[in-house]
Amino acid sequence: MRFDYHIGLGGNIGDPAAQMTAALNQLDSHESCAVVGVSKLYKTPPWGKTDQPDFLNACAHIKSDFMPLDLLDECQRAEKAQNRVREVRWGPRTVDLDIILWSGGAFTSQRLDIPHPRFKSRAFVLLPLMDLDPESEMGPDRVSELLNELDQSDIEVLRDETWFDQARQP
Ligand code: A4P
Ligand code: MG
Repeated sequence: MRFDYHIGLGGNIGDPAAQMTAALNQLDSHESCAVVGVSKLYKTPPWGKTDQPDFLNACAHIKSDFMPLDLLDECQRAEKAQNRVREVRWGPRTVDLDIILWSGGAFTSQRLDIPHPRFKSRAFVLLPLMDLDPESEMGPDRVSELLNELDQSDIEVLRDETWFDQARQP
């Protein structure tokens, strides 16, 4: 398939691991979209709006023929299927799918910016991203160098990279 995408997943209500699994299975069910790798699963303290439950976070490597806006549509469809309701910015959510990087370089439109505008300041994105080794799409900024600048002290590994394989739909 033509493009590599790295997607960030996060959630902090319901059963976030199950909701992430279902969202990834939904993306993977498309003929033109395949989940080829996932990071470890992390428990992370809430960022931005701190009076909410801890998050689970992970990243996934997807190969796809979808152009970025089509993949965004599919991601938003998968969020909706997990009963995602948009109320408060940075507020609690069942599952959030952000497109962090793609192999096509920079992409800018009204609905979508890639690279994701805030990912370089977020350990909850960079730490799982590093498990997937996306250096080729990163340009000169190395994930590990960005991570050195950030506080990771309260982030815990909950599961190793097999968490998705165990629940993957054939
Ligand atoms: N959009 C633009 N660029 C992108 C992109 N690269 N990927 C637009 C996905 N969407 C993108 O997002 C708002 C709009 O951004 C979308 O409609 C899309 O057109 P949203 O998911 O509806 O709202 P949001 O997620 O609340 O806002 P935002 O600003 O994307 O928040 P973030 O950056 O996703 O942060 N703390 C921890 N520990 N872990 C987390 O996962 N997540 C957030 C939300 C806050 N704190 C967190 C976590
Ligand atoms: Mg989002």
